[in-house]
Amino acid sequence: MLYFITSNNHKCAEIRKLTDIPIVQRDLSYPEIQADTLQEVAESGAEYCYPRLGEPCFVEDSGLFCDALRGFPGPYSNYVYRTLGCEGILRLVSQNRNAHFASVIAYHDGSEVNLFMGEIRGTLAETIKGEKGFGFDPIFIPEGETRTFAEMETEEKNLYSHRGKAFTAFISYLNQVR
Ligand code: ITT
Repeated sequence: MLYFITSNNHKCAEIRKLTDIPIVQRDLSYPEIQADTLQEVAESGAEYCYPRLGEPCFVEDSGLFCDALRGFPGPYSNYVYRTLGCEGILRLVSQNRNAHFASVIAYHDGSEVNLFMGEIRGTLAETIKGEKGFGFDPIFIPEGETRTFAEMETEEKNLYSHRGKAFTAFISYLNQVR
C-alpha cells in the first residue's frame, strides 16, 4: 500500500491505473511553497507530510511550461488554471505553441526524500478540445499525436504523460529497494 497525499482526485485516478499496489489518497492540505521549481515544491511537500501522517508517503507536483512564455505557468499552474484557465493560456500564446508538462514525485520513506521526474513535450491546440481529464488537458497535444489529452482515455494519456513517466520511475525504484 502507498499513501498519495493530494487534493486532486484526477491525479489519483491516473496513478491507480498504473499499478496494482493499492493507492490510499489523503488530503493533508499541505502548504505549497512559492518556488521556481517543481522539485523544491514537491520535496518540501513530502517533508511536511511525512511527520504528520507518520507513514511513508508521496506527493506529486506538476505543471504546464509554455515555451512562448518562458516556462510560465510552470510551478504556478494550479493558480493560473483557476484564474486564467485554458482560454487564458491560449490567448497569451500565439506563434510559438510548443510546451511541455512536467511532473515530480517526492517520496518520503521515513528517513529521506527521493525525487522522480517525468516530462512530455507537445503543442498547444488552437482551441479547447475534449472533455476527459482535468486542468490543461483540453489544450495539450502530446508529441506524435493529433488529439489533446482531454480526448484520450486515462490509460492512453498515461502512456504519454509526465505523471505516467514519473510514477513508472518511482515504481521501478520501489521494486529495486523493496
Ligand atoms: P495537489 O497539489 O493537492 O496534488 P493540485 O491540483 O494543486 O493538487 P499541483 O499543485 O501539482 O496539483 O498543480 C498542478 C496544476 O497543473 C493542476 O492543477 C493542473 O491545472 C495542471 N496540470 C498538472 N498536470 C496536469 C495534467 O496531467 N493535465 C492537465 N493539467 C495538469
